Amino acid sequence: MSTIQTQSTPTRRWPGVDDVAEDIRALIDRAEDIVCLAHKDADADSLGSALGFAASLRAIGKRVHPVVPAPQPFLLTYLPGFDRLEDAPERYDVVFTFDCATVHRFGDKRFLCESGVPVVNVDHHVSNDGYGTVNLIEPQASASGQVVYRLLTRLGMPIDADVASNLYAALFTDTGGFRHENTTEEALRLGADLVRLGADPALIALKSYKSRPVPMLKLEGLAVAALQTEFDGRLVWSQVTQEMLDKTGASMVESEGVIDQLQSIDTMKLAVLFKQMSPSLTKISVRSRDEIDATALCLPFGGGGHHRAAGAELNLPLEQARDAVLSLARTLLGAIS
Ligand SMILES: [Mn+2]
Repeated sequence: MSTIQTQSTPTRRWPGVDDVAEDIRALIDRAEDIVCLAHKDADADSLGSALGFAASLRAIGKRVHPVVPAPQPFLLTYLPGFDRLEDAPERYDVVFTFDCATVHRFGDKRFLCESGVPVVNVDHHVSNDGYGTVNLIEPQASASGQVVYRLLTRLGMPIDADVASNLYAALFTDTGGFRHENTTEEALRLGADLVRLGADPALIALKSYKSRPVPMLKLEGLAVAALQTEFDGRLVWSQVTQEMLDKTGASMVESEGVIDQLQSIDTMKLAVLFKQMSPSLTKISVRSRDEIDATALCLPFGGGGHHRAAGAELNLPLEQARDAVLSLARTLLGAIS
């Protein structure tokens, strides 16, 4: 774990899609087998981007190998092409990665990025460390799916209903159902374009927000009931323990909606959810509002993300992780009080 220090989000200028498009085109032209890799604990932005790009590559005759690190994100089985996910592709000439700021988040599939073949890193995280051979990072984009759309359009690659549905799911969920601050005019126009190209917005909304298993909602109930507030409600935090999972029969993946509940509180400036992954590993999800930067709480612990949504993994037991993170959270909030 790195030393704790308050730091702000690093800023870096990245080449735009026009600067890298021909490099990417050359890599695609030369390749027969192409891996499309999502990150660990893939959300719909990462997996939708990978499956959407894969579908377009398949349509131009490439052998495509979509891959997601274990465990499989079973809440995303509705994405077109989910059933074509592969575990271990035997040969590949280039690896495309989606929505992932560092190779550490590829879990058991990290070797795919370190096997010597070119890596094309497609992302919108401001904290991306530029691990690709080619980096297409657009921090202003609302979702990685939006970056994929720009790239496909720039390369003149096909966007059929399967591609459009994956990219719509990416955009829709990364904007919180078009509610977060990243819901820009361009995002809304892209949503309309993707619907025109065949995405079904009602179906994707149903699958994204209205298809939760009963244990998932019960877990959310327990975690919401356990929430704590400090600084007159400006700091909100809660936790999901292994005991809560046992009690409800839910898995840790099903805690993904809890942070959204915490950040719905009116007074909230900083919301933190602690997830007890094992006796020695704790994950945090962080959301922020107004002058607080969510990454300021995550970068010191080796994590990252966006201004409004970030996370980190701490090799510490729950209680120690809580002490360390809340101590920094109090410092951040103390500075604005
Ligand atoms: Mn994203």
